[in-house]
Amino acid sequence: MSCEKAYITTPIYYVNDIAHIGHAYTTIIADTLARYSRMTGLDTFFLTGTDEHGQKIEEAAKARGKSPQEYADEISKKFKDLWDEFDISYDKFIRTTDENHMKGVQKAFLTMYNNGDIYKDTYKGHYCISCETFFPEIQLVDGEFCPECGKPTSVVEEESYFFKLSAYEDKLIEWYKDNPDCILPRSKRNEVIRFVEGGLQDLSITRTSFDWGVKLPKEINDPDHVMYVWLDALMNYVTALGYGTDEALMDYWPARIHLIGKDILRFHAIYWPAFLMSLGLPLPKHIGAHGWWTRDGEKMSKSKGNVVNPKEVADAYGLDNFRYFMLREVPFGGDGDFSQKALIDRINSDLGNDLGNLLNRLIGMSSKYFDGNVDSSEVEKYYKEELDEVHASLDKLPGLLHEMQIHRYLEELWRPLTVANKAIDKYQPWTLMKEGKETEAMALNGLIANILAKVSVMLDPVMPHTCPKIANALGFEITQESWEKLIAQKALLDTFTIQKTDPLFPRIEAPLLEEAKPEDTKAEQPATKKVQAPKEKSSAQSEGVALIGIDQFFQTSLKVGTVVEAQEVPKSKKLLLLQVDLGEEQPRQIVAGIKEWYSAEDMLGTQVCVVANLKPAKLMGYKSEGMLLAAKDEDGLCMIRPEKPKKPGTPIG
Ligand code: ME8
Repeated sequence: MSCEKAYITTPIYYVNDIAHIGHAYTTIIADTLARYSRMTGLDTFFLTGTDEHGQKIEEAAKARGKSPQEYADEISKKFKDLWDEFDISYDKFIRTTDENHMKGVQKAFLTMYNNGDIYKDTYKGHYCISCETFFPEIQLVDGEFCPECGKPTSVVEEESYFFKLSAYEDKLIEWYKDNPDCILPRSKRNEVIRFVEGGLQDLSITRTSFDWGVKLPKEINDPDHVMYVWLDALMNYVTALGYGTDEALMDYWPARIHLIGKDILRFHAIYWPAFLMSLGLPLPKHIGAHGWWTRDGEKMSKSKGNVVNPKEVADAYGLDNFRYFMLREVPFGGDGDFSQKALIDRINSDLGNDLGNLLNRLIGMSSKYFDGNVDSSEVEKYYKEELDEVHASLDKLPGLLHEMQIHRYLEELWRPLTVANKAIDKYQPWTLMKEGKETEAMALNGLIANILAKVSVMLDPVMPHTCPKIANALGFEITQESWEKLIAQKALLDTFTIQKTDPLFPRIEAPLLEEAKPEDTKAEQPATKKVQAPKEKSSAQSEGVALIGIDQFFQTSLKVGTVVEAQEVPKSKKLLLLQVDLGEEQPRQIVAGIKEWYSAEDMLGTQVCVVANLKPAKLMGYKSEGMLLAAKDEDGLCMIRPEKPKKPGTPIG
């Protein structure tokens, strides 16, 4: 019996450098989609790999005194090892130096040549080695620099074979228009349409000035030429399935989705479909282009020493937490900023408070009242409304994933957790027990358990190492069958006895990685390094709290302030806009997420404790120049204030 197929790909990464957070991001999105696809019963093939030819790699190898092959072997292995360590569920890791890949590329070249789409001419123009891209003079910055990466371009004049890209203009536009979802997010499709409507030039697809690339097919008999690295690289998506050699896997084609960063959209949304049209192959169903990661608001670069090393972040904060953060933090297609603070907030708040605590509450309640037994049989009778609300949210998830709105998928997936937490507060199992309403209390536990079970199934593709632990506590396993039962059929858990688990998301009180100093960043040093913890394990450590030195503590400037103006932020449920006197020339504007607990009136004239040396941030369009100290538990939030009035600006410490 044949079942629906889903072929999911990442870009193949250049082997000129080691993997950083951007590479990890694309790969983790693809992995999430592949895991989801398998869980929902699709016959899934997930491809990743490395892009190893071209002038950039040749030069990088030379600079290290290695042969290109030796160098490619070394870096390709680093990528593969990292993905293995990250438990990336790829089905194949392709390398463009694989023999079968190169044969497939030659077959493609010959096919395009034989059908008249390739001709020989001379190329004269500018080439950016870093981007492996030709640019016409008018696109250059100051007549010399690459419009993409800003590096100097070199002038190239050489004999070259050209692909008749211009002949595909109309067909490409027709494809974009007939398939509104072919490029996601849709806004990106409009950019591509505008670009193509502006006119396409034929594409130079061979080079003669270096030789680290795939040779032309022997039938063409032109040994001085090697193929343009992008033609070689794009073909990986079909050679991985055996195109041109053993075509056994070609029935996975066309790809369900090519995941890429926005930097390489043009190659995937224009060149690639044109090549496929020329080869008579179907076009991919979707190309998903995500945005760009920066760090603490700045572009990452080796010279700044601020490149985020994904392995270090995952080691310090937990792989699944890192995966959740990346997918939840940024709307797909938008740019994202990595900061330890944002990551810690997500872990403590979304994962710790909303999810981890809920499981703990359930374990606590069911152990206390029912010896750990949970029975779902009366859930529908007492809590149908809540259950319907939960199912309504879960029903939205496949559509959101289909549109690549992964952050909204996670946002929607958190609604059932809110339903659960609210239900506990509203129905109060302890009161139910006091009133002798045991069946209702048991049904309430059943509701919470089922919510946690359903959420853990749908969260599993994002957090595949944590969700099985939640499922284990709830007496089931996450499989295609449990997805079918709990999600597709909306059924409930069988009766089970809850298993206690260690806290899944220990609270993180302070950054676990230290920022690297610029002098540390010579050579290939990572930009972050672990905070040195004392050798002996202290109680703080065993609770997952990093220890810091007193000097690190004093890097935070804490001051007493007086709120001199307070108002609500329009359209925001959470934010107040405060002007806080810190004894400086002007009051500081601080946007505080405290409106659920304090009104503007409550705050006016009161004293607060302020973190005074935070980088300014923008919240709902308002600049915020500090942060208030507050404490929050299940009962809500309260401000931390000086015991007696103190002059504005008085340091705390
Ligand atoms: O372009 N933020 O390889 P590459 C987000 N070999 N994503 C980022 C990123 C950042 N700061 N930096 C890199 C190539 N990426 C070609 C691809 S495919 C046929 C050939 C991610 O090693 C993003 O997915 O330069 C981007 O598209 C990819 O890494 C580029 O990797």
